[in-house]
Amino acid sequence: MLSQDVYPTRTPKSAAILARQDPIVYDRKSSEQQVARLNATQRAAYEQDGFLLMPDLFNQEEVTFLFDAMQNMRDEFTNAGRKEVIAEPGSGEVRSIFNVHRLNEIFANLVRDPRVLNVAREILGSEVYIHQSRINYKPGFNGKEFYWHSDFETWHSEDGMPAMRALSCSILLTDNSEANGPLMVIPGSHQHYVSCMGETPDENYKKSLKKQEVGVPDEILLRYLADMGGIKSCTGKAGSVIFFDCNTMHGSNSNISPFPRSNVFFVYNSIDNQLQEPISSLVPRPEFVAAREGIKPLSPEPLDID
Ligand code: 6CS
Ligand code: FE
Repeated sequence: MLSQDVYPTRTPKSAAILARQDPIVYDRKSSEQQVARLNATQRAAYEQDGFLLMPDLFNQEEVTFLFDAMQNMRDEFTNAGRKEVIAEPGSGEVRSIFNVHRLNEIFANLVRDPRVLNVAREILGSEVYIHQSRINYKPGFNGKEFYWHSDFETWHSEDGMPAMRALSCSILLTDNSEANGPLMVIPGSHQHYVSCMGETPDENYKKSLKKQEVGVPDEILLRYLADMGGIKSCTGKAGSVIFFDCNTMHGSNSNISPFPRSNVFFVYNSIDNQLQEPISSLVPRPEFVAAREGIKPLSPEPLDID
C-alpha cells in the first residue's frame, strides 16, 4: 500500500468525507481501439450519477436460461460444504454464492458477453478482469438487507485495490420491484469518499458478507449525501442491467415479499488497477472473494445459449 494513502479508512480517528481523486469515466490510450456501447447521454449520466440502468439488455430466452443456471447452482451447492456459499443470517437460506464466473461455465461466458464487458472496458478505459463475482439470491420472505456502503471502501482497505477504477455490473435475473428490496443508490455519492471509523477484525469477511458492521458509513455523512443526491431505487424487469461505480453509496432493503430478488453481480476491475497488499497488514481475503491469481484481460465472446 502507498505510504501516503489518499483514501484512508478503518482508523480510530473520526469518520470523514474526502474528495474523489480518480476519474469516473476513463479515457482510452489513443493507440488503442475502443468499441463504444454507450451513447453520449448514457456516458454523461454514468459520470454524473455514478450508475446507469439499462433496461432489457438480455431477452426473455436468455433470462430463462440464466435463471435456470442460477437455480441449478443453488441446488448443487446447498449443503455441499462449499466456502463460496454465504447463508442468510437467521433462516440459513442461501444469501450469496461467490466466484460464479470461475465455478460455472455459463457465468464464465456471461462475463465476456460484449453487452456488459464492453461497457466496462469503455468506462474503465482499459482491458478489464473480474475482481469478484456473485449471485445474490435475496429469497422471498427472509432475504435480509445489504446496509449502505461503498464497495471501494472495502476493496481498498481489505483487498488493497489501489484506485477507483472498477465497477459493478448487476444483471437482474428476476424482476426487481419496489416490493422485493431493489438496489438503492445515492446519485452523485461516487464523487465523495466516506472514510469509516473502526478497525477491521481478522477474517472480517465471514461476518461482513452476511451483515456488514465494519466499514459502515457514519449516519451524518449518509444523510449529507442523501440530502444532496436523493435516493434512487433501481427497479426493472429481469434482463435489465445496472452498472455502478465502485464508490457509489448503495444498499438494499430486506425482502419480505413472496418474490425473490435474484441478481448476478460481476465486478470488473481495470487490468491497471490490480490488487496490492491490504492496509494495516491485514491477511488478504481469499481468492473466491477477491481475485489475485492468474489475472488476464477478458476478451468479448457472445453468450451461447444452445
Ligand atoms: O465485501 C465485499 O467485497 C462486498 N460486500 C459487502 C457486504 N460490502 C462491500 C462489498 O460490496
Ligand atoms: Fe456492494
